[in-house]
Amino acid sequence: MSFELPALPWADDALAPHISAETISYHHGKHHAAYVANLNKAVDGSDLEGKSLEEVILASEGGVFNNAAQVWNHTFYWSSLSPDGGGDPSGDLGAAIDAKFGSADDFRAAFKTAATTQFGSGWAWLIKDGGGVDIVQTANADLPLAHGQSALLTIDVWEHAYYIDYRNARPSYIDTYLEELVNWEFAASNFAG
Ligand code: MN3
Repeated sequence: MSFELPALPWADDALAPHISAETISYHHGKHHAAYVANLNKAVDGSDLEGKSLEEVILASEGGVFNNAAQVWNHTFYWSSLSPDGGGDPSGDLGAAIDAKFGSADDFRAAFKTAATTQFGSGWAWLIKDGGGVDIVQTANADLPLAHGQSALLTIDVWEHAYYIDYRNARPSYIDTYLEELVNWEFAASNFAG
């Protein structure tokens, strides 16, 4: 059973003008699709064939890990974005964010710093930390799952995520993510899960 490229949770142009259909079509249709194809090439006929994506991530390293983790990361990233996103977190997650960071604004500042200062390619994450939350950065394909952590939200800060729309202005892309796109419903369901 090969891995498949998951469909996007919204139309290609649903995040425009914040993230263009052109960016989404390349990011999903070329980058994410290539990770899926490369993963299948590596896993088919190997000891890892038939394992779940999470099992492959935890059992592999090098190129197999990189492709498996990037398949997982991108699927999680699409769900972290919503055409109706932005605003402040509420409920139990909102309370956990206030307890850790002080306020939603303080969270946004800390998340922006993490996403901006991740050197080169990688990701910034909101993760579950005991009963609370924390922010972590990962490089390249690395992800919280590989460190025994549970992800709540992510932003892709590889240049391919923003270069068409923002050129080198990574901080503007991060601001837009936090103000217009971040999917708090998805994060809250992960926090409850
Ligand atoms: Mn990407």
